[in-house]
Amino acid sequence: MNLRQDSRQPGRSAPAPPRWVLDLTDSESATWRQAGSGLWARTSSDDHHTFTSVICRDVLGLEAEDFARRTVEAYRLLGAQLEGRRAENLVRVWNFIPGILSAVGDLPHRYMSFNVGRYSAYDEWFRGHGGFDRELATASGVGHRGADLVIHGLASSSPGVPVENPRQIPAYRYSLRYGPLPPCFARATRAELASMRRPWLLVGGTASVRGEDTMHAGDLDAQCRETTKNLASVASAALTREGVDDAATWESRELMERYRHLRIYYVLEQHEQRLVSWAKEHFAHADVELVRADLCRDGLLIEIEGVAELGPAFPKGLRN
Ligand code: 3EB
Repeated sequence: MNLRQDSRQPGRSAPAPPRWVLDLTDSESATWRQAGSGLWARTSSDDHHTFTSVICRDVLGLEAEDFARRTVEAYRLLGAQLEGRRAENLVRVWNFIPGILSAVGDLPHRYMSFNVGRYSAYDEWFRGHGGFDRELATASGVGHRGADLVIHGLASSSPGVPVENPRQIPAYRYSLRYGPLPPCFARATRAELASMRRPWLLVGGTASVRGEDTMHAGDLDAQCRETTKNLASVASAALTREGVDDAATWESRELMERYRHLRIYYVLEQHEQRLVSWAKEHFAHADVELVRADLCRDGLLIEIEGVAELGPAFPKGLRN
């Protein structure tokens, strides 16, 4: 296993997107451009991929409505960055949300205000063509200790296909428990990425959530097991759609071996070493990154995202 630990002390900036996505385009050499008051974007693209980052500065002091409005603006800007490019189909989003669990106005968590903005922006985006079940990109959503809202998006020249997890309610159909408007993301996106062997399953942030309920609040080991089941389940759902008949009967271990990249966001500093040992035991075949971050629900201790290889045959060399 190739392990990367983001052991910076809790800093004031959002985590970087994972290396595999930065490597797809020359994103770090692109320049930041101002697109409005406190609003910045940086975009790099080639014929096959576009990677865009949007920053909305200093949003921590905003009330719930204003925070939601800024989120809409950030998503509009993200959409505008893709327009007219050859690679304009959004397949993967990362949301780094400041003060994610702080109360704001009548809402117990700023995450809910973010969800109002994100849902409204997608609603506007989809109007008249398609919908949440056909076009929504997968995402991760975690907190950070700075003051800026930071959103990254990856787009591809061919449209992605959303994949849901049968163990979980689609996030965009969650009840009012998670805010006046639900979170808005697909559990995974099947995507063709020109520079990687195709096709791939981009799996968004996956946590110890069944249906829409948080499972095993505060219990790290049980959350690791539940999250692994969800990662295996969404990979199985994708393989079934690919026409791989025996996908459903594969064991979790075989499904997990399809994952090439995994990133584990964890809340508590003191869990780092236990997670390193757990990852070494279970994800020996993958690049694994550990990143400290606050998460979007009280009680959640980890959220794991990844990239899994699809294709009809089991990858050679992995089965003994
Ligand atoms: C959940 O509902 C909680 O808000 O973008 C995973 C992936 C989660 C993405 C987001 C939240 C988000 O499964 C965690």
